[in-house]
Amino acid sequence: MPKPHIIVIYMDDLGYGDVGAYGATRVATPRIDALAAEGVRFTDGYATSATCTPSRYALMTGRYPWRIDGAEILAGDAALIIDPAEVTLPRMLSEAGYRTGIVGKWHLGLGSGDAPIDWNAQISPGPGDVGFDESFIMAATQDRVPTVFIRDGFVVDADPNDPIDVDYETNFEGEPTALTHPEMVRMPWTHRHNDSIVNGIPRIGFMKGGTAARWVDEEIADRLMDEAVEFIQRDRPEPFFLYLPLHQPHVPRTPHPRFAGSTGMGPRGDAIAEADWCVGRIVDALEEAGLRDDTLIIFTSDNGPVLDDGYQDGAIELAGDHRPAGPLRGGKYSLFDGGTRVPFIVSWPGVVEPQTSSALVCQLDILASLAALVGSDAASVDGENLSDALLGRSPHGRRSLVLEAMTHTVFRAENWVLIPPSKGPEILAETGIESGHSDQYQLYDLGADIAETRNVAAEQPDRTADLIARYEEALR
Ligand code: NG6
Ligand code: CA
Repeated sequence: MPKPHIIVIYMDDLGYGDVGAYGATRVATPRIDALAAEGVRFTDGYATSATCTPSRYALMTGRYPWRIDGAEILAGDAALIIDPAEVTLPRMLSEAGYRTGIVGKWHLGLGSGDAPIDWNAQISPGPGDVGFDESFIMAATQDRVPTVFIRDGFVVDADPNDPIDVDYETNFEGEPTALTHPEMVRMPWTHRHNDSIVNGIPRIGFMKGGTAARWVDEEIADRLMDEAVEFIQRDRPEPFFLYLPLHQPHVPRTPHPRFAGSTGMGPRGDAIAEADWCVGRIVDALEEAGLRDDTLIIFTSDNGPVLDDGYQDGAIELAGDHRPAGPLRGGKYSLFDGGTRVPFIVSWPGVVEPQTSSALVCQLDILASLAALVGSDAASVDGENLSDALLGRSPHGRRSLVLEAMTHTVFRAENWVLIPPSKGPEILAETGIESGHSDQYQLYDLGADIAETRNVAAEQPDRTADLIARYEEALR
């Protein structure tokens, strides 16, 4: 089999119920649905974690994020958490002859951590040191400074006469914040996002300078797509790997005006519509280049959904009967399945037979699975080679999986999920999401009770004990 081009489209906070192929009706996602209809639509596909940085770490390294210190939501000026000596997905593919590129949200840290990042010079280490030949990234998320794009280690449109300074603790003298200048804010914050104001949107962290380099929020999608399409359509002899971590529907949700109002669900719904357009633009670009049948696309999301994640944008008020996590309990940050079970689609026309699969698969397994596909012997610490399941040739996935939310872990085995006791509020104050914290073991039968409504741990002590033993073994 010739090596396919590979594109991983990685959404940010897109929930299990947020796309048509997984049951959404109020937002139309025809282009994502088409990928699902012509590929494998996984019902039991997981991110490793209920937040962004740890899930991304696992996708890149094939290693459980809770094995290392620091795989937690990172500030925009945090140091790189991937060891440049580690096996990574892009390095494995690069060594197998691929041209590798990332366009989109990084959020795995930049720089060595020995000194604060100088945003006005080359920023290193970063994507280029973990296997990407080319990179066009935002450092963290749209809600964090610096609000600039970085190409191959250099801030795009940097101006030496207007240097960029970033600080996550102290503001720069005279710079407006949402607290000192609320009249400058066009998207009010609900929690935390009250530091520097960029484009009328208050962010996390303080930033000064770099006026010409600052992105226009409503144009991020178009900009990323232009970069991605250029990468795809460039003439080159070797196959390519494009990692495309998109920014929707993470806060602040700023869809281009051409999507505004398209769903009646406000910016969150409209951002999903915009994301669907992005997927369409990628597929169209492949078709125009005559590459569609030679390209394996994996579409998934880094964690479950959240409505109010820090801004007042109508997400709660306008959701109506839309259920962003579908039938699942909880959402982003949660130990319940809504935190980590996400849309997961694999499409490769002519090779992958259209089907729905209930194989248990995780983004952790993508490295080992693609390694097998391209003939690499790179080892993955925690990932399994599930290439047959991913390509729809086998109904069998993992037997078990450790999932993580805010550093607490959960054990999924067959259709059972064991949530060990952990301390914390039952409802997360900021987001209103059910955390899954309890002082008791929880055991749910996802086969019969996908919504995790009935804790059967007390009724099934033997099974609970058996799963605790397997869980403890898996943590080793
Ligand atoms: C949280 C932020 C949230 C979001 C999240 C990162 C607060 C109170 N909340 O800490 O707004 O930025 O981090 O999301 O600060 S993620 O998808 O990148 O993990
Ligand atoms: Ca996320």
